[in-house]
Amino acid sequence: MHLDHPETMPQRHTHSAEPLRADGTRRALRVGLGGPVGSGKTASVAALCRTLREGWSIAVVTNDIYTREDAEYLLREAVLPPERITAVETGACPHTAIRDDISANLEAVEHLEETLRPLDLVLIESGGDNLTATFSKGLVDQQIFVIDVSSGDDIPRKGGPGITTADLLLINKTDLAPHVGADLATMATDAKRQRGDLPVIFTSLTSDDGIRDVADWITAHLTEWHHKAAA
Ligand SMILES: Nc1nc2c(ncn2[C@@H]2O[C@H](COP(=O)(O)OP(=O)(O)OP(=O)(O)O)[C@@H](O)[C@H]2O)c(=O)[nH]1
Ligand SMILES: [Mg+2]
Repeated sequence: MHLDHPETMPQRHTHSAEPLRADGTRRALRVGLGGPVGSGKTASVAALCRTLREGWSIAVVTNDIYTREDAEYLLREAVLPPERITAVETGACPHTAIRDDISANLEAVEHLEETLRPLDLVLIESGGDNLTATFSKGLVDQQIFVIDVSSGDDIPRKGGPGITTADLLLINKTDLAPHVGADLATMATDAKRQRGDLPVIFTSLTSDDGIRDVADWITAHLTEWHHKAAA
């Protein structure tokens, strides 16, 4: 069941939707993190929680095909209190659950919003997929596509909807570039060619505060979200 129908389910239509619900309360900004297997999505979610949790009320939904592995990692690392971390077992190709039948993810987000309200931010991590995976705009307000330098510096050139249209492209594991012969300048040029003015951030999550620029990008969207709700 696809629930992205504003006329029948206005509270569930997030594409260009307002931050306020019908009852006048503000819903959380939903940010999706997608991208290939092992690119650093969970590491990014963990770092974002650690950086943003003091200032904002956050919850996380993870997607895995057959396990709850990513949620268990985040719980073990105690990046947020346990009630703020939920796992969705997709049982199918991860993109299905974030793009085609988003109902399990929507239910997870809505349950978190219901029990932890008011929430400022929900981070939704997709299971690792391929370059075609994107989130439905009925599920997230902003999407981040995470790739990494060790999978080949030609990845930005290969394009695909995640690379060309995501609201933010994150190119992770820059610390590995010298070891795998990846040319970061070429990756930056190719990403610019694919994305025009859409932002690209290079990260190394092994360095202290390596997530800072991404956290600032989310903070800017959260601030705008709050202003819109207050207007
Ligand atoms: N060297 C290096 N390793 C990293 C970096 N970011 C993540 N890793 C490591 O890369 C591996 C995969 O990271 P994850 O965050 O689990 O990747 P993921 O995209 O969530 O993976 P799936 O959910 O399985 O698709 C882990 O061993 C991380 O510690 C980085 O910036 N540099
Ligand atoms: Mg993961």
